[in-house]
Amino acid sequence: MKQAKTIERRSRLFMDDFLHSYRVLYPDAGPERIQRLMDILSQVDQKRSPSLKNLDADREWKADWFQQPDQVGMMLYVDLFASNLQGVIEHIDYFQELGITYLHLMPLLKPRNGPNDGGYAVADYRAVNERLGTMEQLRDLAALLHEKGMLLVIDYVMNHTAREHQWAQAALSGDKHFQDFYLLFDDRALPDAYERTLPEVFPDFAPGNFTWQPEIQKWAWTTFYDFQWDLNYRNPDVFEAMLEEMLFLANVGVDILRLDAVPFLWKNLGTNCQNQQEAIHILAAYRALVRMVAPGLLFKSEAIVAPEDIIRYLGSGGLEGKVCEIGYNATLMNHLWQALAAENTHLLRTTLSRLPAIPKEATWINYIRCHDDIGWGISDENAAAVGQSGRGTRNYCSDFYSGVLPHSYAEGYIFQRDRQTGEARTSGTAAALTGLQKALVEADPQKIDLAIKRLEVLNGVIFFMRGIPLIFSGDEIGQLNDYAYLLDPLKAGDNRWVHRPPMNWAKAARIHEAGTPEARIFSLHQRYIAVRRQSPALHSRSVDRIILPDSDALFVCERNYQGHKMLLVANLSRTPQRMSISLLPPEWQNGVYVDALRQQSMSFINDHLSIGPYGVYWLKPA
Ligand code: OTU
Repeated sequence: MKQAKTIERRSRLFMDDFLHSYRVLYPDAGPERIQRLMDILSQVDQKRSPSLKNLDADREWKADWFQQPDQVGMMLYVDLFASNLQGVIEHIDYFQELGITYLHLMPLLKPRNGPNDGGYAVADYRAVNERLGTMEQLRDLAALLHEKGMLLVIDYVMNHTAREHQWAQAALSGDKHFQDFYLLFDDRALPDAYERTLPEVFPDFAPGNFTWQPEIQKWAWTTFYDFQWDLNYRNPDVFEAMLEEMLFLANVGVDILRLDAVPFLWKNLGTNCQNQQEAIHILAAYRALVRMVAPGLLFKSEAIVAPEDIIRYLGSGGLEGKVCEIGYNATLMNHLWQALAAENTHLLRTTLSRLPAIPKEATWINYIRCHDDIGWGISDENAAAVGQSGRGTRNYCSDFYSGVLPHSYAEGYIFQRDRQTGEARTSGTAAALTGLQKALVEADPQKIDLAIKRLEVLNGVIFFMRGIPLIFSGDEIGQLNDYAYLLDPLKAGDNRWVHRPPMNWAKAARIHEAGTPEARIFSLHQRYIAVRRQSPALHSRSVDRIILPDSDALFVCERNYQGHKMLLVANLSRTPQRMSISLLPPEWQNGVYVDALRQQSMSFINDHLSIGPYGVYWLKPA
């Protein structure tokens, strides 16, 4: 009885939000459709376990539960990390030693056979890849993580299914109902019309956006690999079917769904078919429904697009607090790498200062590397604002990190050069891109030191800024590029595998051997995590301000949460810098601080603070 009331109460609360977005998408949907959606919710409610309902209730009362400074994530491939789900369970102490609370397991649902884009070609949303384990084990893992105060995050690949998914198979056998689940075309007329304004995501290994299906004599829309069929969200049946798959996963105990490739969900002729307002409404409609039945579940949008577009998925511009709670801060990530290459933070500062604030209900995922390439999402306007050309800057970054430029220390690779613009993305591990890989080969202690300092300063920013820091598994011990993928025919064509090495546990064992690069890199991560926990200023609902220092190599930012203040001072260059006290806000001008990272008091000498090569401080008023 009480339960029925709970879902009723929540439905009343979120119905307007739902209808607002749903009606934009499906103006013709009648009341029977809405009723069907409500029936789905009540079935899900009946199956939701008491312990998940308790979590829901806790999280409803404590809306900022995921915005606390102690949240720190790690993302990993189950097979590469520890063979299977059981292996992950056996390594929980490793996560705890580091301080991880948020565990993102890369795609683990049943993929197609053969190449599967690292699991992003899902054949069944209700089964776990049998090489990794079972749905029961995933359920147990979720429960175990909850016991330890940790979160389970998994991917929800919502833009496309594998060609081997049963819906696509039905479509291939001629079933009209399921043909409408996808975007299928009898001839080239519409595909050609769309192609006029469509970019290509994977021009090297999957040119074009459509793939011929001889069985049914039709073209299928395939934005990514040709075996990934885009779903047709204009069909309300697809909206409904994908809701059911999503809520099935919610009931397994997943805390956060990483919504893959959301910019592509809705296509409009004559546009680039990315970031359409309807795509945002799909997420807002789903979110309202999820709020009714599983409010403990959060959405993380994977929209690696231009800065102004990224924030729309967090509900800026009229849908504040109503779309996704978490988004990838690709802007901070790629601009930070740009600043490191240029040893200049002008563009980073300018871009971040120009971005409208995200709603207080939302937060970022801050990361330096993930499993994907780095796309140089630097806008022409922001580059122009610092007197640079957008294309020139983007090309400089891809040339620098692929090691083309003679002065570069990086050992990265060009990923998917755009056939029209000639611009390219970048693959490579954090250790390779910061110069550690080359330095180790040269066995040059000074260069090793500098590379570790680069990792320290990048992380010093990432762990400080508003959001949940996310470590790509292996980066905490400085894993290097892995060339074994070249020998695997399922991977060889896709150089993103160079930065997805299997976890090297022998290397990880060296974290306890003082002085080794592994120990140094691991402990710098550990320290950031430990200090974050103790720093109320780093709560996601802080007020932040980026401060203009007197050196272009410095990045300075103040965070203030309910009067708790902290100041980041980071030197993105190899040259020592000085910062004048007079440029700081008045409260910071008394000249006595504590560096929270080293628990040391600091003072300004002659009204200046000196910051060594790639130095980083987190200052608190003493
Ligand atoms: C995502 O990435 C995943 O992260 C990739 O690993 C997948 O291959 C892909 O989707 C298909 O499922 O273009 O280069 O703005 O950047 O969705 C990676 C979003 C990608 C895109 C992103 C995509």
